This record gives sequence, structure tokens and C-alpha cells, in this order.
Amino acid sequence: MCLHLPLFLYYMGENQTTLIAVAAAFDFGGAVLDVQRYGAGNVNDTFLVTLDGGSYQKAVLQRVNRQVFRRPELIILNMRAFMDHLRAATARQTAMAGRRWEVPDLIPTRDGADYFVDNTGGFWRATTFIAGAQTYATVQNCRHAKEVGYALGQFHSLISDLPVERLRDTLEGFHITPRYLSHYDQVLAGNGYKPSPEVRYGVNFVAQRRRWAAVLEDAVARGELTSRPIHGDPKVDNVMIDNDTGQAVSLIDLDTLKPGLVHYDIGDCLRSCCNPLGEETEAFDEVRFETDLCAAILKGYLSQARHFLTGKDYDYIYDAVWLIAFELGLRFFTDYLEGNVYFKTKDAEHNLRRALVQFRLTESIEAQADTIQTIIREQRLAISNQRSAISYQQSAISDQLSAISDQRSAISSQQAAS
Ligand code: GN1
Ligand code: MG
Repeated sequence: MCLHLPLFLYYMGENQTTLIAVAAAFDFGGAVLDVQRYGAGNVNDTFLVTLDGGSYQKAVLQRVNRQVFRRPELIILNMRAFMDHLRAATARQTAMAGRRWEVPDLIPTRDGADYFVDNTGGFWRATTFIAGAQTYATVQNCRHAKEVGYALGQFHSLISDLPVERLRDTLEGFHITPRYLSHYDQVLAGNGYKPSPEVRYGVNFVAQRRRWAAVLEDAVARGELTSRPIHGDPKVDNVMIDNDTGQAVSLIDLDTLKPGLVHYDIGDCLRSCCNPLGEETEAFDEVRFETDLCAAILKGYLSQARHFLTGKDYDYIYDAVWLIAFELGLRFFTDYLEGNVYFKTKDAEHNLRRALVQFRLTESIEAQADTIQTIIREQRLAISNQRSAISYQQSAISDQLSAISDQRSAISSQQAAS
């Protein structure tokens, strides 16, 4: 049975009937049985659709937050550009790697469009569900961490030859820390906040570190780092792990796939995965950046990313880890001071608690700066040693080939002479 419900139902709020009616706008090829909230995104609303036969058993339905993404159709354009590029590349690379890798695909509406806008202006899109795999809110162990790193490396590697000009800017200013800082200054100047001890701590915290906020943007201005296609949000929750093999099989949530620095992604992945207590913990004093997890993630990441990273890219990895943790703390803190207008919250203090977690994490990164720098240096050295070993072997092979060719010509001159 297929459900076709009138659009006025959308005005009734977000109940089953409403959601089923929205889902019925998409061409799943089967009847919609159920639509349930899914995942724990801080910005968009995500639902899992269960279907009765047809082309899919399950699908993911999302309502894009239009307060955040002012032009959600750009997200769709980027997803299309990405998928067109990836189809060929994924087939090539997974065949080479001999392992599963999947990309969530857009499911069209019954009218053949890539998205559906409801009567209230809600912007919906549906994507394929990746079966037999799940995401985790926190990293489970070093093996999991290495897989998360692999997923980001695989993603970057697959899009490293997608011309960045083909991607639109879906979220202007995203990860440009100096912009978050000037917004914070404006909010703070508006002084509509309670000067609690936590707020005083946050204000001091930001004041002591603000001079480093432009570290990556300054490197861009000097021409040391350049814009490339990025994921934008490679936190641990966005990496799908195969239930049987424990291997990463997809990096989902493509809303912030756009031009940026790979450092935003590397920093975000590390700040998210090396914090085993997760973003939502309230055990602030126990928040720690785990360097063993950091080493595992980088190992997984570099196994795929080594071929496109430049020397300058390596130079800024530590700064990226520090900066993105600081930046997310600043974003949560600003949102708290502004009255929680950006991130979804459970209560009025939720963003403040999240900010404290990221600030503690930043302090832990600072306290272990030498260890983190050493991990990066050692992995960089191992890759460069492998490169020299390969180039040594290549030159030995080429010497042997020229010796063989010399012998061949000597033999043929002897034959010609006799
Ligand atoms: C937001 O919506 P979600 O959970 O995928 C945010 C990210 C943050 C993340 C922190 C568009 O991602 O930048 O790192 O929360 N996304 C946007 O959990 O701002
Ligand atoms: Mg996201």
C-alpha cells in the first residue's frame, strides 16, 4: 500500500502522519511503513524510513536546517558533483584496496527532483541507507580510531582530483576561526549573558588564546595552504563501521562537503576521536586528548592520504588539531551567550557544557603538544623513508634494466659481427 497524504498535513507538526506524508513524496519504489528519528545531529533533523519492499528496505530522510544552510539547494549540487566524480573513482580505488566502500546516494522525489520542499518551506532530501554498518558516538579503541582515520583518508583521496571550483560554498565562513571570533566579540559586547564562574572561565580562556585563531588562515594568505574539496564534519559519529569486519565503509553527512582546507577535516577528526568521553560528557575534569588514538587515526589517514599531502600540509597538522578543538568550544560558547540560536540544545546550559568540554580538550592538547608533534614527525618520517626505499628500489630496477639492455646490444653486435 502506498500512502499519498495531502500536503496540509505538514502543518500539523512533526508526527508520524506528517513524516510519512513527507516520505511519500520520494520515489522509494515501495510503501512507507514507518519514519523514526535517527542519529544525533546538532543541526539538521534526520529520520530513518522503513519501507515495504520496492527498491529499498530502509532510507534516510533529512530536513535541512534553513537557518544554518541558507541555500540548501547548493548542498544538493555539491552532492551531485561529488557523486558523479566518485562513481568512477570509488570503483577504481575499492577494487585496488579490495575492501567495501559506499557512498550514500540521493533518492529522487516522485517528480524526479533531488529534494522536496514542503508547504512550510521545510527542505527535505532522501538518501540510501548503508546496511550492515553503524556509527558510534565515541571511539571504542585504537582499531576503531585507525578505521576512522582510514575513512577520512579514503574520502580525501577520492576527492583529491575533483576540481575545487566544481563545489559551491554551502556554508560561508565555516571553519574560518577569525570570523567566529569576531562574531563572539559582537555577542559578548551585547552582554546579555550571566557572568557565572563558567562564563568567566570561558571568557578568559578565549582571551588568552585568541592571538592564534588565524594560524591556518594566515598560512593560506602566505600561499602555504590551499583550498581543496573537504568533508567539513568528519567527526567519529559520521564514520560508518561494518558490523562484521569492523572496517570503515562510509563517511556520511555531506552537507559541508565544500571548498576548504584539509586541515579543518584532519583537526575535526582528531578533536572528535581522541576525546573518548565524547562531546556530551559532563565529567569536564576527566576530558583528555588521547595521544594513542591520535597516532592510530593518523596512521589510518596517512595510509590513504600520503600521496597528496605536501610538506607544508604536515607542518600545520598540530595547529589544526589545536585550532578546531578551540574553534568548536568557541562556537558552542558563543551560541550559549547568544541564547542557543544555532545548535540544537536540550536545555539553556547545554551549549555551555559542550563548550567546557572542548576547552578542556584544547588544554589537554596544549599540555601534550610535544607528544603530538612527535607523533606527526615520526609518521611523516616513516612515509618519507618508505618513499626513499621505493625510489631506491626503482633506481636499482632501472639500473638492472639498462644492464640487460646493454648486454642485449652487446650480444646483437657480436651476432652481427660473426
Ligand atoms: C554540527 O549537525 P552535526 O552534528 O552533523 C556542526 C559541526 C560540529 C558538530 C559538533 C553545519 O554537526 O560543525 O563540529 O555539530 N555542523 C554545522 O558535534 O555547523
Ligand atoms: Mg554535520
